Amino acid sequence: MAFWRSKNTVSDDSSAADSQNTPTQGQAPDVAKKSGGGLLSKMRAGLQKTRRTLNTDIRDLFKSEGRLVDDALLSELFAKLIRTDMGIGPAETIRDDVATRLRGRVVQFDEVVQTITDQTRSMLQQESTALNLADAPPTVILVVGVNGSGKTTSIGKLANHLHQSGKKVVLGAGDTFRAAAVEQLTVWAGRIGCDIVTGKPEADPASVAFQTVQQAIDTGADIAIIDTAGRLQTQTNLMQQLEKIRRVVEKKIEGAPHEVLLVLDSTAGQNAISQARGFSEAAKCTGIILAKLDGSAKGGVVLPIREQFQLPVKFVGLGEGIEDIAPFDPASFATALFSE
Ligand SMILES: Nc1nc2c(ncn2[C@@H]2O[C@H](COP(=O)(O)OP(=O)(O)OP(=O)(O)O)[C@@H](O)[C@H]2O)c(=O)[nH]1
Ligand SMILES: [Mg+2]
Repeated sequence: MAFWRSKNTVSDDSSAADSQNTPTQGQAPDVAKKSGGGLLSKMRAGLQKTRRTLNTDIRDLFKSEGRLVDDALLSELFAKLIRTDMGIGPAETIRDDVATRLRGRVVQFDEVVQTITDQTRSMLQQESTALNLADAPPTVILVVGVNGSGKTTSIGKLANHLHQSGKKVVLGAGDTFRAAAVEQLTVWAGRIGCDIVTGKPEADPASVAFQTVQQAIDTGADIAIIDTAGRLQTQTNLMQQLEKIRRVVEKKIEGAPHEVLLVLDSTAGQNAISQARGFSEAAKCTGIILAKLDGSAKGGVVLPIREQFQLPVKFVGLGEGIEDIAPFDPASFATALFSE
């Protein structure tokens, strides 16, 4: 995966989707490709539950000799698509596309799945999955979301991902409410071998954020990633706390935070969408990490997220292991969602 853009952005190169195992000679370390399976196979493993449900469901609609694409098939197909939590709008779009292309023909399962995959890929297209990087390091990334959505784990995996790409990362344990939260992030820092800034228990998260940015500057780090406590978008005081963190960081570095990543739990399905709605405005989010796709048969939820929000999905969480994160790539995602 050509993970780094030349100018101020971090990107995956989706064209490299499943061919990222061969480090390229002469590349800077930060574009060297990691070993350990391609993006597509990672996505496929992570999306197994959704894919199995969908494929079994859709396959059940077809006999071995194929089936006529008529109103009956189209409405059965619609019902199956809805089960992945993709929502009515996207399911209608996919169904209508199948109707336009295939109505009146007797088709095999594979042909329908190919049509659905193509349509899904085009619905998932977004301008860029790249991380916004600062003009001059350090880049500051703030990670927010509701309780238990996967923030700290995603930070650990993302930090490792960046570290593996040759970037110097500093973590900030901005969830000072629970000692366990600090310990959890400290364990990740130890595994990765990166610096971490922690405050005293119940310290002001904004002061931890400040110190994290300071440490990043002092040590010449490329990226500071700041964890925050889980909160609901309706908890005004806690949302103001995020605002304070933002102000403190911005004072230190103009233009920071460069990313405010909202972590959504994909097992929450449609609930994840209402969280995205509340958070995206209140916390001025710039991108989404869609976590726990591996534990979910609701991977289709990414479609309404793309449909309803301007926010790009930047990464997907595909498990609890250190490598279980991948830059979001519409083509690999659509293929992993539908194709066996
Ligand atoms: N299967 C799976 N589990 C995940 C993933 N990401 C996080 N988890 C698990 O989800 C649970 C919550 O993750 P955390 O990272 O602690 O979530 P958090 O948002 O930091 O939680 P709070 O700090 O309590 O708000 C943990 O058991 C994680 O191991 C993922 O991509 N896949
Ligand atoms: Mg946490």
